[in-house]
Amino acid sequence: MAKVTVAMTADSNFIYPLAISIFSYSQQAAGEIQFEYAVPSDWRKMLRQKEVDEVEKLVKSLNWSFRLVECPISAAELPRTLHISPITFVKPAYFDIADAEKVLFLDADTIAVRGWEDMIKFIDKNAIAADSEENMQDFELKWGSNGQPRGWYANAGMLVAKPDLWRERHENRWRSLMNDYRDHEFELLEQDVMNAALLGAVDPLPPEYNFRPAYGKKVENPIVLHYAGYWKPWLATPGLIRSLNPELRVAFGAYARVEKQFQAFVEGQSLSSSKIFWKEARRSVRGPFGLKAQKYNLRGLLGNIKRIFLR
Ligand SMILES: [Mn+2]
Repeated sequence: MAKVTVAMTADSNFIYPLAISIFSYSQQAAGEIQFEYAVPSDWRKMLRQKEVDEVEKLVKSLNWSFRLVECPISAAELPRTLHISPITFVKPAYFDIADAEKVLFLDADTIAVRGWEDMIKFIDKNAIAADSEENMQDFELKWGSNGQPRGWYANAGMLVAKPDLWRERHENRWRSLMNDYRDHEFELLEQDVMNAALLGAVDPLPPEYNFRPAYGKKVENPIVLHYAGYWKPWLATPGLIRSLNPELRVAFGAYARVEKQFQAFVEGQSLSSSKIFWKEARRSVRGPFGLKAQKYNLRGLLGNIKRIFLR
């Protein structure tokens, strides 16, 4: 198989889950991977040089190539929401400049549990391939054309893209939508903007490549677990885990196993100088009292309550 280009992004808050995610993908990959760390032009506002260096070291120690890609978008101008980092807006900006014929863009709140590289074959006539999202009728009604069948809204967590087609068909539109983000009442960051630009012109990606255990379609034998939604396994507290639905509890267990393997890898020869860095990165999210997790989960709860009342 030809070299596969994989782009991901993360700010300081997401460095630890990014590492876990990269590590999981490396454990389930057989071929050559070109890894691209996609960041805004002014990334130093949300990410430290040291953190980028450590991700580069990790990627290279997994025998992948590494490139930092500064994308034409400014972090300082991005709209903020309650719980998601605005750094994810680099996704469409990355497609504006990516030079490979086909690329993958993977969320950092995902892990691979089986071989995933053949995901690239699902791009066909459109600029983007993605799994569809259920229960987005309001958005689809507002943006879709008359008579367009429902179910075209895509989840942006696991994407295959043809950057040249993207540039040709969607670049101008997503930029203008982005400029009026608040006026359009978008909520889900780049995912809403990209859907309003694509309007359903998306090739289907089998749901196995983007199983979201917190909600949505059931998948028998998933390839990628996507911790979409408020509950993130790296911020889990024991109390929270007890309250999870069965699918999520299984998925959180899978995450904990990857974390263990990652820890063992960091303890090993190739990454011994980074041991302390990754230990600290873990502590900053797991924390001795899980304070950060408690605060995060409280915010998530408030967000959910707000959502229910806004319906
Ligand atoms: Mn996600």
